[in-house]
Amino acid sequence: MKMIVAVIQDQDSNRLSKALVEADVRATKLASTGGFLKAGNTTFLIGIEDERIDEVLKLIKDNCQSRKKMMTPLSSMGNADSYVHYPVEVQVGGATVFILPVDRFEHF
Ligand code: 2BA
Repeated sequence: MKMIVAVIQDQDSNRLSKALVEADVRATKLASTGGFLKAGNTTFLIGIEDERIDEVLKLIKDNCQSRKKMMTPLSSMGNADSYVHYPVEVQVGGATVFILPVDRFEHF
């Protein structure tokens, strides 16, 4: 068994949840925040048998899309009164996925 940890965009969260339920894949959704954009995203924890990993990865891939987001980092031009905002475009991935070994699984 493996634990799939997938960080996805909030906009894709309901679609992915629905696809996982339809495929009879159990998952837990956590509200999370991206360290860079400091915007909300969603983290799925999916405990799954090894032989179903590719199926779950395909569901994630098919239901999560990459998008461009604008962010405005604060830059100082020399002194404290002259902060300027430079909007920059950031490509946020469809999903960032980690696959971890599970030593033991119990369900009571
Ligand atoms: P954020 O940290 O908010 O990052 C959003 C997007 O900003 C990233 O998209 C990437 O395109 C860009 N970005 C992140 N850090 C950057 C940096 N230091 N310099 C320039 N651009 C940067 P993704 O790579 O698709 O990541 C989407 C979200 O997945 C991230 O949101 C974060 O919550 C999570 N994530 C990505 N890589 C991770 C990792 N190695 N460990 C844990 N979480 C990760």
